[in-house]
Amino acid sequence: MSELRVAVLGVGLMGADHVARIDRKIKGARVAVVNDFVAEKAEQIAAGIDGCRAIGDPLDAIADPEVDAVVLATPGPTHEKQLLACLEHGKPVLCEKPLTTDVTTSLEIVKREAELGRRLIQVGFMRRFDNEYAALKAAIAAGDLGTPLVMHCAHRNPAVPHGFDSSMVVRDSLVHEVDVTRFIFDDEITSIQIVKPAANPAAPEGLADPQIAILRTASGKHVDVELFVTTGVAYEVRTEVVGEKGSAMIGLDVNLVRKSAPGTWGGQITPGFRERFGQAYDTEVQRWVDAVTAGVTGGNSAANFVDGPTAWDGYAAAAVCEAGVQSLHSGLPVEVEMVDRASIKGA
Ligand code: ISE
Repeated sequence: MSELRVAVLGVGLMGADHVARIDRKIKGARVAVVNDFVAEKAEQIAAGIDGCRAIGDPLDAIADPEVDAVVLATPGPTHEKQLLACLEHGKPVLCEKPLTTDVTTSLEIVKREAELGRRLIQVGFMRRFDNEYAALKAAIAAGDLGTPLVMHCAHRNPAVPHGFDSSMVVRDSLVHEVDVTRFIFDDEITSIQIVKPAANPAAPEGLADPQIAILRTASGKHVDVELFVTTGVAYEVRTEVVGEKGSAMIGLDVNLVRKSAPGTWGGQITPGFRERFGQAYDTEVQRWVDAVTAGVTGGNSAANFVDGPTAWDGYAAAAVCEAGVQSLHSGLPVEVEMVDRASIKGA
């Protein structure tokens, strides 16, 4: 295979970013097809890329014989149908979170993929590819912190789009720490509680912001997350793990500290998630392209087309967020309900 022909579905903020990334930075792949529910937007992007076509119907784009693999950056509610089409056509897919918008359909996707006996779905939890998270995980694996016990996180956004409601703080923002917890600790989350302090007066009417999430894992580890999505400041994602022999923290923007006259010091805070996690997105997409290419060139016997979070990880995150939204309403800890992974052969 010369170059992996990728269809990017959904060319809003994230999808357009992926198109530019694949077009300019990623080796071994090219954007062959783009699609968006705003047809003109897709056509405009296609016109700027050699050999790229706009296709009006996302399902036609997935089925197209000149498409080898798919990036889904479409709205969450459309994912279920599009993922099923990818499975039906045997197309590897990198799906931006969420896998689907509810636990039942997420589990259905996990089962359908498992029945195929091929791992075709990777979920875009990009923090797993960030160098700082990788360093934190490596420090734990090397035993530097002894047994890890507690994780403190802060997840702050300067602002959120119009219509962002309290449950989206859980499903759209906290979902990253949900995946980070499972990734860093290699442990499932068994309960979640959302506490609502007094709301930021500058937050839109009705938005519970900030929120504090308290997670507990199967082995009893504690994770707390301050979610504050209307700070008006900049993009801040900090994570500190405390263990029996010490602690380690990432996300301090320390590369940017400057000292200047007259005796002040400081730096810039990253403005948004595309800047903060730019390296992670690049690494994620390059490793996905390499894994898919290795799978495709391996012929029909190849069973693995992912290198990162799987459909199961998407399902697990959906299950935790579902419980989180229940807790958002009740204020009480809610047990996470998940099926036993071993009960689904191949999951
Ligand atoms: C957004 O969808 C993201 O994925 C960002 O990483 C996160 O910081 C933000 O809160 C979400 O709305």
